[in-house]
Amino acid sequence: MPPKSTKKTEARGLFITFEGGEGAGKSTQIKLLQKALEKDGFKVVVTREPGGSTGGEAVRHVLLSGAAEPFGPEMEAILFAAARSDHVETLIKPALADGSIVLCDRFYDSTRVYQGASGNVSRELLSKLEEVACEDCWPDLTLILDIDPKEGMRRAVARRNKGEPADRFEKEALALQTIRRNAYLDIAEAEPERCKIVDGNRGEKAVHRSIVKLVENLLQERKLSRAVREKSR
Ligand code: T5A
Repeated sequence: MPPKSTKKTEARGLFITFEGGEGAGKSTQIKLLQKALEKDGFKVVVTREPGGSTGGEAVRHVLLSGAAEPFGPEMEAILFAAARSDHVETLIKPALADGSIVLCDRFYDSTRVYQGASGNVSRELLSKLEEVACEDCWPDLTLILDIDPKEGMRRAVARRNKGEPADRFEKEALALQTIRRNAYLDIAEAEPERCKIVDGNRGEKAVHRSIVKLVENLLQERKLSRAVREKSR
């Protein structure tokens, strides 16, 4: 893990995280939003968790292979936080300082949901890990793609049938996916300023239109120079 700088980072860009259960459509929507923002002249950095940085990607392999599973959800939460710390320090903060819009596929809400709500890791430990991993780098907007867990699993299975193997978390039961969906909805209720729920059950274009509106609102709120134009209409 790199040493933490003591200086507060002046974030000039925007930090947007995407959350949701398996197959919710996060990667698909990130690509569409990236395209729309870049067409409007914004600098965009797309990244993901676990991973996104050299250290983060090394830990991703350990986590998604299931190698850490026998050590329990607390150990996994600590590993996700270690990966996040490296990711924040080496990729997200520099990109924000450079004025970029950072689109991140999963962030600490995933740990709250997967290791917290469905793994029973305590809120106290998770809060401490968030403080250590994120320091002063918190998302400006979190888009929660809400999807019926059955539909999410159907999409994940369809993708797997095209040859991609299931990872450690995709193998888990539908009941767990339902617990996680409810946990995401609870987070959105507790933090309505930061978190916006987007109905992910609809087609890609309809979901994209909703996301563009939310991002456009945020850009206007922050008085960023250029409005995002909705390109998919
Ligand atoms: N994790 C992660 C933790 O437990 N704790 C943590 O702190 C963190 C950060 C990461 C795993 O790690 C866990 C959670 C995860 O289980 P991953 O491989 O990065 O795993 O995968 P996920 O983030 O889960 O992402 P997925 O790849 O499962 O789903 P996406 O990105 O939400 O969905 P996407 O866009 O790839 O779409 C899935 C399929 O559906 C289709 C796509 O074409 C694709 O085939 N699709 C649609 N179909 C119909 N209608 C739409 N609107 C569609 N949108 C996409």
